[in-house]
Amino acid sequence: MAENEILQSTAVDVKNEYDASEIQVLEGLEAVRKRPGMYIGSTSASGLHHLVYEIVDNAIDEALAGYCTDIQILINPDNTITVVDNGRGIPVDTQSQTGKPALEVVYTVLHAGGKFGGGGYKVSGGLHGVGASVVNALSEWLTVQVHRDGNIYEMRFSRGQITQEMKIVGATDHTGTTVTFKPDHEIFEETVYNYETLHTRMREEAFLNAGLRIQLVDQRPGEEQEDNMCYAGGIREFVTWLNKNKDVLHNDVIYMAGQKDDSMAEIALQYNDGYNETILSFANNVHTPEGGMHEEGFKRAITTVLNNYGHKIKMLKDDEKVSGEDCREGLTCVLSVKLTDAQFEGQTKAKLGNSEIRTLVNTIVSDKLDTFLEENPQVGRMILDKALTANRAREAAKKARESIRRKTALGGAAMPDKLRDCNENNPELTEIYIVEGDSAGGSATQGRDSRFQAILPLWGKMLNVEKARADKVYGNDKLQPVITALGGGIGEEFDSSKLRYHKVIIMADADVDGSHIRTLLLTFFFRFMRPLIEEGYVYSAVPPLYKLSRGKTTRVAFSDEERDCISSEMRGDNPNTKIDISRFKGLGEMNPHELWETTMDPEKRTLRRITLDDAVKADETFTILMGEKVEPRKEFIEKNARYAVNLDY
Ligand code: 1YM
Repeated sequence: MAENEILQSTAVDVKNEYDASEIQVLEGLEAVRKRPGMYIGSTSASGLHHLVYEIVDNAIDEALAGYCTDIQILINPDNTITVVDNGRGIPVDTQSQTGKPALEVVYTVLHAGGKFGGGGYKVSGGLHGVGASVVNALSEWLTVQVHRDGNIYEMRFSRGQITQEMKIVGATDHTGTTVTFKPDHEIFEETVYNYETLHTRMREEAFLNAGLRIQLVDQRPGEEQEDNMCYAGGIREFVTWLNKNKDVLHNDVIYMAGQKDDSMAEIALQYNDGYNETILSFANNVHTPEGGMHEEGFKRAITTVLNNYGHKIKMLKDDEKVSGEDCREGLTCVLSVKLTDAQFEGQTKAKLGNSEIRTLVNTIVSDKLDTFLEENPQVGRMILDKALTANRAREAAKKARESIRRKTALGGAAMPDKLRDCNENNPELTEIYIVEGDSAGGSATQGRDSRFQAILPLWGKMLNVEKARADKVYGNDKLQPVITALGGGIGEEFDSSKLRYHKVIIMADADVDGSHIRTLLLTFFFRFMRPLIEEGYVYSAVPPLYKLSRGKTTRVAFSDEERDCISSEMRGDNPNTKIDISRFKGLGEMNPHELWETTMDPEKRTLRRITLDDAVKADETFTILMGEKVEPRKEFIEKNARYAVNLDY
């Protein structure tokens, strides 16, 4: 689309070069300000952080070209961002077509891609090279300094317009580029940067660009923190890091790489003793969460190699086979491909479409993994053994699932005994409250609007799915009522179009036990009904913490701040009035009317939608909270203790 903008604007009847480029600049940057979403995805927090990635991408391109070794990202005390690199510095010489310094052109002209015809791998990632002018257009102000040829060149802008032409502001003994910008509050709904969001992305970049040093520093008062990231081992270390809280089956990460024509691929993998599959794939350093040809090639190859190997060493009998899923149980893999003309497809442009990459990855994995297994038979047997166990468990799970299905189908409305269903049948209009404990369940049942609200109480000790295999989960008596009531099925068969409710609301106490049950349920949804979370059906109810009364008036507060605020409001001008403040100990303690008024009435309640902004982060959190290792869990809880009530993903 950026290409069209430029083509259209250069098609204007041109009298002289200078006018033409002026028109182009104004039209281009104005287009960005008018429809920012088209260039950075959104104007919410995600778009805000995107600005940083765009500038950093230019520095990373310079590193890929072999000229930059260090990148620094600073969140300044005033929440502006500075990015520094030690590359060659953006060229400052006059460009012949425009008669302007290249630096100015980079920051004011919306490029169609590549840098002045650039080349190599950088062309098609995201907006590579295009990013600088987009960030400039969306910044209240932006300053760029270039250290080059012994001089410091500086140029300033506001909302894309030049406020200071390029000039020399000092002398220097090194080279590099420094950019500082303030995101425009007229454009962005959110202008406060989140350290963790930037940290996750920068760590990913550091893993993908072996040896590149990336330093992230938060200088905001009270939030000071920093991380210095440099991974000589690249994606091998990425895999080690992803598996850090898991017990691994073999110590060494398996690494494979290869290239053909202009494309290259590298793959790192390691098995752990868990049951989940984590494949992170990238094309030109851009994350492809929807997968694509590179993942397909990988999956096919690993299944074929393991089956062949299994027959060869006679762990698999003649007609015995392990499935692709069996081969990927407990697998952690990072897959990174580089290619010149990446085609991104799918709903969110997050899927790689180039079919030649499937062949390349398939060939590399077929050759190299086979050799590895030949040379490391002990590891080979262990992986195959794991796949075989997975295969048996999957068979058992299938039987359990079929029995659930049979029961539901035969019994018609074979709903769980404990479910208090609603009258409405249209799932778009209905909601189910999953409530902890019988007494809270009782209050909720009495307090609800039974036309569209269903209640399912859970009681007793819930199964921790992180420590159980699929067959155990399907047959579990605490989870089965949830599966049956939701109606969408489970595992590979999950189908959100069959859901019986479009709002699944977890209502648990605002204390440690409540937090625990919420996490157990979310872990279950995350591992076995992931689309339920991804498609936004899961919510957490937000019950109040305090009840304040003065005479006959009562009000509730959801936080300490709100409590103080309401209490002073209720007191009014009368400092001696006594306000009674009590803490709700649990949902069960509220009477049905209170529960409806504060937590269930759609007109007044607060619901928090559970999102999966970052599946890697969520996976890590669930592993830590629910997995086998105690030490990381202790650490996590100590670090996050103050958020315990608001554990949110
Ligand atoms: C903090 C952001 O933008 N660094 C950066 C950008 C460029 C170069 C070096 C560079 C590229 C080339 C030659 C080239 C860019 N140059 C251009 C353009 N850091 C940051 N560091 N010399 C220097 O690609 O040939 C665009 S970006 F177009 F002017 F060459």
